[in-house]
Amino acid sequence: MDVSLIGVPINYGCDKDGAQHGPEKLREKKIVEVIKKYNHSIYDLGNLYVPKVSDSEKYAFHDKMKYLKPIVEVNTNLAHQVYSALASGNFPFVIGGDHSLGLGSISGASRYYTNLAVVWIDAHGDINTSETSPSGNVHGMPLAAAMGVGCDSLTDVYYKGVKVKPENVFIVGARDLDEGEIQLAKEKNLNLYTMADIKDRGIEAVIAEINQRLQKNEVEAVHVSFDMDALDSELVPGTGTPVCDGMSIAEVKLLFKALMDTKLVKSMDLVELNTRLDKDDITAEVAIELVDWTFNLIA
Ligand SMILES: [Mn+2]
Repeated sequence: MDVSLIGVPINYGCDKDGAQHGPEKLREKKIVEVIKKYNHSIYDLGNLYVPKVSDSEKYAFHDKMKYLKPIVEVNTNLAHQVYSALASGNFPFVIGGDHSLGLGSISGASRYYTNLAVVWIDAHGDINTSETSPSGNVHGMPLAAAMGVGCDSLTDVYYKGVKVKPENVFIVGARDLDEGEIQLAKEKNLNLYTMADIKDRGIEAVIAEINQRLQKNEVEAVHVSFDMDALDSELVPGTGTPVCDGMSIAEVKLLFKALMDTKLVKSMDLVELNTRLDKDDITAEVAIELVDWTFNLIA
């Protein structure tokens, strides 16, 4: 596989210092060499440009969404990078940075693939809008925007229109959903697998159902968007919004294996590694362990 590594050093979506250093930390931890071990060709395209905006300007572009303008700019450029990578036959691997970048990744992948599915592995739903978000942090909104829900400046990133149909959206590992998110998930009938579902039914049963639905929906490609906070907070001190009672490393590995086995995964994000909050690089090393696992599975 030819892999395009795309760094997105953004923290405007989480409004927390440290998330912007994820790409440099992962490179320091030898992410390129780890991927190369499995005979992939890897092209490190470097980091996207993130414009400087001061703290005092966070609400200058929208009164309910922080740093909207630079977030839209970065995501538009990311979308085109992802699209270009796919068009040249590469696997775009996007490393963050906060989860607002998921919108750019999905937008790029969905321009290339007509019937795209998204597996969003996260403690949170990230399906807020400016109206439902308690914080105004855009990293809680990208998946809603990708479904065409929210304000135009986000839903129209890269091109106008819905990027992923709700029936093709799979949220796995959620355990901290806001009221508006619960409502939207019901309204759109999203494939939502909370931690309670995973504990009750087992990750294997959840995986089987996801596989069935991907087949039934005749999905052409899957974009996997993995937030480090999907893992239990005890395992990942270095993430901005940790939540207890999360996934184990073994559960994430099983899920990744099942997804890679479908041969449908064509692009992926790894986000919300916060180097400022991390302790002794524990979280960075977990991230590298999962990268190692994933690229060993990809043919
Ligand atoms: Mn997230």
